[in-house]
Amino acid sequence: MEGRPGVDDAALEQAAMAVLDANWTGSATVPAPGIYPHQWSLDSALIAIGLARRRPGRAWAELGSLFAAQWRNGMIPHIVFQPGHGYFPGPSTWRSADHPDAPRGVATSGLTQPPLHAFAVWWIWRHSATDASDFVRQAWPALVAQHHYLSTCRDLAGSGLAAIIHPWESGMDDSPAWDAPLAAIRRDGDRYDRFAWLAIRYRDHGYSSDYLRADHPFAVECPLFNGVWLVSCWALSRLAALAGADPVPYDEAAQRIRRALLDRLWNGAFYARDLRAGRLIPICTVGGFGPLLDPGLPRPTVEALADLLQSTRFMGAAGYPVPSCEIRAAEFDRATYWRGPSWVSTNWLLRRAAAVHDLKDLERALTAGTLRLVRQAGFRECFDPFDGTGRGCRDFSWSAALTLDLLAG
Ligand code: 2M8
Repeated sequence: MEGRPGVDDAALEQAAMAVLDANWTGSATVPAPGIYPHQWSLDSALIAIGLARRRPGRAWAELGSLFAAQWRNGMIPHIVFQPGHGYFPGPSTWRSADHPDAPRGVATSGLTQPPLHAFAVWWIWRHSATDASDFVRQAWPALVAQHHYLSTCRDLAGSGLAAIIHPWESGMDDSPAWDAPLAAIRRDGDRYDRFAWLAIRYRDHGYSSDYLRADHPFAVECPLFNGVWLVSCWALSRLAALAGADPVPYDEAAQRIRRALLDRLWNGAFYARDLRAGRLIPICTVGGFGPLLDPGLPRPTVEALADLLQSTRFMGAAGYPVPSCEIRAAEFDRATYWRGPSWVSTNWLLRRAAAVHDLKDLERALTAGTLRLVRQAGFRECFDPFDGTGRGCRDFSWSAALTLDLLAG
């Protein structure tokens, strides 16, 4: 029988490249046409990872345009605005041009996102057919500055972990893990009003880390953000020699984050810690598997997490990997962004984690399940975890880019 177009590997790969070409602005890839018309930091890292084997030159360019928008204090902004396209909150809300640390000539947001970039640089270097040491050397100062920013300005509790100060910084904006800290903010208005209010309040305090430490009402240690930070420290230690730097501080940083994750966020699973309420947020989400990215995570913890992931609380009762919130939670919602649907991004990260820990069956299940999603529903933003229906926008860049990597084996 003849295969359906877009279903066999060559056609799927071609379709993925076509999405990425259409979403390429000449210097960066927008997450999706229309709804996300700017450059997003986490998206760029994932897109660069996906392009690494097929178009390494463009993968480096993607990261280069993001690094060019880095703030002087090392913060990599979560959005870099392309002139002439609408979006709320846009440049007139963030007012980066008024801040002395912000780059000149480009408007950005004032928040950050999970620091996957050092890992992305390592990934592209590792998969390059030709010597990519010069690119690593060029990227190195931006990565070092980003990590310095996180340890000096975002370790709000002095715990060794970085705190996110807005749900947008998690990459999982609507996650039910943020419901309680958002509800504790004494404000009228819905969730989105609180999102905007938090951003504006931070802006009005000059994007100051002293203010974040003392007064900002949302401060959470997120296991995904910190698991990503840890694996990026691991990557920096692998790349250090190429940049003529000492790897030891990065190994030590990874160890520090690992200890803090286990001491502060582990209670049979990893949970986010609400620094303002002084407690763990008792809801299991896909973010709780972030620390699995750590090659040095102790084996019993790896096994406990792999069991939980494959249990009926997550993959075991879903048709398609990986629900973004545990299925039995009251807050689980199969149709709403990060409250239940499956995402190619988190599937890819968990597949990487499975490969690192030699969990072959899990790795195969994540690869096959994710490819089934995009074959059946296309490069959608996210997917119903029970029946695979596509949700959110179409022609979504990280879904297309990471498919390229999944197809490469
Ligand atoms: C979503 O976040 C943006 C705000 O940053 C939004 O909801 O408008 C998230 O899925 C985030 O992870 C992603 O980076 C962004 C762009 O794809 O969209």
